[in-house]
Amino acid sequence: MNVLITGFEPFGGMSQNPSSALVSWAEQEVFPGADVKAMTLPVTYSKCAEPVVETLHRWKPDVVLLFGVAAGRQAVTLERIAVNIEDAPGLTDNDGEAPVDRPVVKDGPDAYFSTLPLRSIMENLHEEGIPAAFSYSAGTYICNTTMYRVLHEAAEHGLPLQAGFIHLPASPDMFPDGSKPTMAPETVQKALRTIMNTIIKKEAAV
Ligand code: PCA
Repeated sequence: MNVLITGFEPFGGMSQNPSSALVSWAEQEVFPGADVKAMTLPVTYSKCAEPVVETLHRWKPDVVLLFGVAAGRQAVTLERIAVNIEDAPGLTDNDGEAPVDRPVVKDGPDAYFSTLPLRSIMENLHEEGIPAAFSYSAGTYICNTTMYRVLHEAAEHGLPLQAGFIHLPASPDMFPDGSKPTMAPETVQKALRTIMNTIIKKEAAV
């Protein structure tokens, strides 16, 4: 099974992003039953989804796991839905862009649901003692745009793909004063292993 794992560069004045740290870790790891490609994406509306879309057609992954950070959240949050809107007036992307009320894809569907087995993933994360929850909003910034674009590409081309977005809490280094909840990198890594095992086992059972 081919699995593409992505994270994001830092943005919005942050010096790091736990999702790109996870990508660097995943690049060094072996995941039995999966061929893994991992990449860090730019935090720009115009380029965030391009490397993934290109890889969908070139490498033909069976699974795409998109990761980003949502500072303030205290659990691994499994995004259920991506919406067709870009609207973050107070937060520029890394190109200085800050759209208002702009569709991700002109005349595209209002929304797409994640196609990952989120219920099983959440149950298995809980069994491992990892804080995890569903989220019904991936926001209206770059993470939502990336999730929407990937699911739209899969739908438009009929790609048999399981794809979705997972937001991570901030890492402890980002808020040493404890002003926001954080999750240790080891826990985030264990979460990725659990997510991979859930998907690989499900595939083997089919
Ligand atoms: N989080 C942002 C963009 C990149 C990231 O890691 C978001 O939630 O949109």
